[in-house]
Amino acid sequence: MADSYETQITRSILDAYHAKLSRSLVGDVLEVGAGPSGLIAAIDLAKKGRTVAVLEKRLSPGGGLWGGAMAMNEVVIQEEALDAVEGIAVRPRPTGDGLYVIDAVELASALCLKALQVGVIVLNLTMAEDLCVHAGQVCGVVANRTGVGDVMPVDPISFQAGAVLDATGHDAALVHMLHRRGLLEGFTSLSGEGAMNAAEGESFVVEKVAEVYPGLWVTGMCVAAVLGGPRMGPIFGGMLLSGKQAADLIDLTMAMDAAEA
Ligand code: 48F
Repeated sequence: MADSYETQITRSILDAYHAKLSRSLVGDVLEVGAGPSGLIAAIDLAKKGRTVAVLEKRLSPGGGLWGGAMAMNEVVIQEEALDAVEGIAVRPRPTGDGLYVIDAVELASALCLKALQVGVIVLNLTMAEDLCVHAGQVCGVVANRTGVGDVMPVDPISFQAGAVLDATGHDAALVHMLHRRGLLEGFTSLSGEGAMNAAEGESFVVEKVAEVYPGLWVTGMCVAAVLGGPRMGPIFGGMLLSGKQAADLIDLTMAMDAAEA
């Protein structure tokens, strides 16, 4: 029987999606969380020639960007972060004192579009539920369809990568997975964020980007949640700079590891 028009539509989706899923199974960097820090890190890593896939549990990538602050959808960044949006199709408007606003929908959309255009694979509705750890090294992520694995007893699939980036924001989801298993030496408890201090919080999430366990990096609000930095409230430049810092450090570490091998 020949494919009906409806079957052709369905087959187009299946073939394209499964080809994309297959390409994402093994790569240089696997990120979990498509908020501002994760998206910028993915864009920069892809621009450096790394293969990158991003798993996002929600329907819409963009994380905390869409709502601005108290659902007022404007995002503030500081002058130092303007370079981070260079080449991203957004229009920052100065408001004085070195601050700029960008329409939140414009920034979230532009980051998503740029990520796809530079070759990042984004899998939304895909929730990380565990990590692969081989010989003391994080080497992948275990994931399930959002609303399936967390609700029904259905087994997940796994993704393999040279480096894994926890960009899950306040949740610090991947770090907590390791911590629950007692694998994070030196972390008797995860500190959680401190009280609000916008300037210090912004610096903290950039300066403290780190590989917290071999193969597992943290960026964005996850840095503050894991290492106890102050919360910074509705200013997003630090998230973008933290993502850039993570991309630089991961790329450098991978290059050094490859040179040693
Ligand atoms: O929360 P989020 O935007 O993290 P971020 O990049 O930026 C933080 C700011 O939005 C804001 C702030 C700035 O002042 O404080 O909060 O650090 O994005 C995190 C993303 O991770 C997804 C979540 O849905 C969100 O889009 N996420 C969280 N847990 C998982 C996950 C998981 N287990 N699997 C997949 N995605």
